Amino acid sequence: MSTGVFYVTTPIYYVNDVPHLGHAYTTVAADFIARFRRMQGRQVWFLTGTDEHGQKILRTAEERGLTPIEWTDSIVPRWTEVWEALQITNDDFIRTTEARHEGPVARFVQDLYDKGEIYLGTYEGLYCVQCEAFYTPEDLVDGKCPQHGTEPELIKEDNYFFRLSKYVDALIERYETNERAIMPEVRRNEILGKLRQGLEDLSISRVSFDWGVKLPMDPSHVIYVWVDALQNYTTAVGYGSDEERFALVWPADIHFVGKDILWFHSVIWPAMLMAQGLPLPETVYAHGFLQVGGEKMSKSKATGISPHDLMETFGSDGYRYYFMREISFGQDGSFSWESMVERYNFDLANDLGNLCQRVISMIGRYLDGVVPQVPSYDEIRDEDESLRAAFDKALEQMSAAVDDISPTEALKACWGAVRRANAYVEEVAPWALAKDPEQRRRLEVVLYNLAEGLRNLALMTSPITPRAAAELWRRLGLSGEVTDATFEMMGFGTLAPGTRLEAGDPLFPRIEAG
Ligand code: ME8
Repeated sequence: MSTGVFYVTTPIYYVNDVPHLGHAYTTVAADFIARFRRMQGRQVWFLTGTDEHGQKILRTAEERGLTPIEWTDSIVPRWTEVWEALQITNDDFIRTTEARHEGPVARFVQDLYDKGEIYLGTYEGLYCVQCEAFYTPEDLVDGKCPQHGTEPELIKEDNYFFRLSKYVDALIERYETNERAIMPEVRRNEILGKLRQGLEDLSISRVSFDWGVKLPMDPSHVIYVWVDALQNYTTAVGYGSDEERFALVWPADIHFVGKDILWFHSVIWPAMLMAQGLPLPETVYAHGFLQVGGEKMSKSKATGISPHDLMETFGSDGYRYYFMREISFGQDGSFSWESMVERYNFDLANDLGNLCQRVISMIGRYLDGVVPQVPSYDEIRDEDESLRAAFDKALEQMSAAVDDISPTEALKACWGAVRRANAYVEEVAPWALAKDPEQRRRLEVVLYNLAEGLRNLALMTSPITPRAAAELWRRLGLSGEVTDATFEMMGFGTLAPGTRLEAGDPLFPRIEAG
């Protein structure tokens, strides 16, 4: 991991339509990691955005009788608004139609041409507009695009080519020797397998339409949309406009992508960077597909579901938690309403929500809602010690899981602490202590520990369920925002005696099935 700015990205999504659960899946994962790193005290830069050039967007606009920019201007707010609703904390949002992107992209390609990395040739072959990708006949399944099941178009054009084939050995070497360069491992092996079959040069311009960045050396061509889009990761942090900033932020620590676009990110993109002598991203992480009925969820197959539809019932927290916890990150997974209700009710409404409700209401009932004196060293018993240790351990495990880019494991570790705190309540039975005046101080000690447990949980859960964490923080009478806090504030003994807690409605109201 680099030590400077932690730079994390999502793909920039095609704006031929509104976002569906698949897009939100990648963005939530990136947001979880970004928030977690911020809580670790890291300086983070989190980028997302939209991919607006190319034939696919052009056709979408034409179908609606609009110019491409009219169309993209009208649809981009639908994307930003979903990210807001999902509590996504991106620091920047790049659109490939912005001047800060288009200028540097044109210069980058011109520069490669000047260096002899790009030459003019003729392309004859197959192209899938949905993927915006070239295919060989061997790539196809029954003559159709393996991603979309549609027939690719035959094109024959004079195109400029990038000398991609030159980089095959350097790429193989990188992926053989660097386990973190592509994650998870199964994807690294897939890419290595394909690279060992060799690489052909890549057509990087198109002449049959003009919706894109024009090639400076030959403005009758527009730059191939992927060569344009991939550069968002560098142009957004100052490449070609603010070199100081670029040097500070680049390279990216993690490019999050779905496995459908790993080839572009792990072969074409690094080769382009190598050709320019620029550092390569630390990790490209390719996760699996969200599926509906055993197939990849997608707009083109009309299986795309809007995140808003689920947030109405589960809220943004329930939404974020479910996808990160239920589908083992890295693998394909199916989504179902039933499993979502179940996960929400068990983990959020019962385990976490009830714990918060119970602890705050017991402090209300037994201690007039006020945090008691901090327990002294000799007031701490074994069970208290093991509660504290469980939080230390959970944070340690969460951090290790985040280093492994495994949100699912991080959440399992976090809920280990939630369960330990619930078990502690049962063990120490504050309601029994409350009946015995001689146990008054013991009652205070256990409720202090539980209040501290909640404070720790607010910190630990804020990367995944930020709304509830913020509300819990407020109910615990803590100042500032939990998102401005760091894990340095974990531990037991800092909650100030005399702080007044506030009771409230359940943080996660139960959802009735059906
Ligand atoms: O490919 N399950 O954009 P795109 C999980 N513009 N993730 C899914 C998914 C699913 N069913 N469907 C989509 C593009 N995704 C290019 C990217 S980057 C320089 C250019 C997510 O709108 C996943 O991250 O087709 C996938 O890689 C991405 O959306 C594709 O988004």
